[in-house]
Amino acid sequence: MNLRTMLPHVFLVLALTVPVVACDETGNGGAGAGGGGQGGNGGNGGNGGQGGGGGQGGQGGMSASSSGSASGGSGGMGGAGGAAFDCANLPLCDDFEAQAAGQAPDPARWAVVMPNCMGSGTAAVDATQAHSGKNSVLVTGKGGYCNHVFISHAAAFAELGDVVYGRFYLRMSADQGDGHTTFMAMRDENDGPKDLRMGGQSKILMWNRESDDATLPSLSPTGIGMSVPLTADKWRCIEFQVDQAAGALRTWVDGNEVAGLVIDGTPTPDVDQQWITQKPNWKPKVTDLKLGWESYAGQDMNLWFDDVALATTRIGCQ
Ligand SMILES: [Ca+2]
Repeated sequence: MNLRTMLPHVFLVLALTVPVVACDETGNGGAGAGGGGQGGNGGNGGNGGQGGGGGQGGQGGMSASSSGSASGGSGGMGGAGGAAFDCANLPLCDDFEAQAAGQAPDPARWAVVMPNCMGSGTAAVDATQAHSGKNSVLVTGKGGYCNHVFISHAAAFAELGDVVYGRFYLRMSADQGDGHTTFMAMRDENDGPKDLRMGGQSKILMWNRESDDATLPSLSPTGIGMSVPLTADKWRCIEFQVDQAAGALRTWVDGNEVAGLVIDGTPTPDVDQQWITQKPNWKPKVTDLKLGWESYAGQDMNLWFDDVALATTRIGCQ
């Protein structure tokens, strides 16, 4: 057995023998086993060593044992790292349990903002829906640009490096519509500054660059088919990676990477070709995270956000 074929077995053993210690924001350690489900991408296991990563690594090791692939073997490395998911020590991690329903979210972390103009949108802690605990943040979003509202956080970005990982849970009162909407925006100091935005159009999850309205994916039938729809009344785990030095993006929904929501530097028709060709030197420098609702074509939406985190490594869906 040479090194390449032996490594996955070693890592499989590690993954199976190292206790998987993971917890969610509520301190429920029993949730850790669920983290293993994230491991489809074994390559992320190494990063995950600091948080819930043991489970991810284990998946990578198993993949390697069946396929013998080098990528699976590297995933196994995460198994050796399995440490607890440590919400308190992340640059940002908020479950919105500290405030009462009707209050603004923690003012030490969040500002409620309506950039440029102000309308009828509102944002406050809410106890009618929660992913964790009792509370989330409810954004009562209205159609029309100036009815936008966001909760905005900036401090964590001083602790983050070139590679920024984000994770939040989102529940919406209706399916995504055809019109263009935004529910997450990050100020890009290197692009205007204008916002790097995540939302929807053509009934799918989509990224959008405010400065030139480039979309990811391209809104061709093939591109639309490579993203996913966010539908009503269901908590979804949204994760993203912004690699600022590389000018790259990745996106996961409920732990699964979305093929149409990847910018990797190589223009791919229907995916990131428009994004890259319109601005070949795009290298974002994001300095805030805004969660809320901005609806350019008129769709109203109630959105609940919970368990929002920013980190230097992948956070996962604990
Ligand atoms: Ca909560």
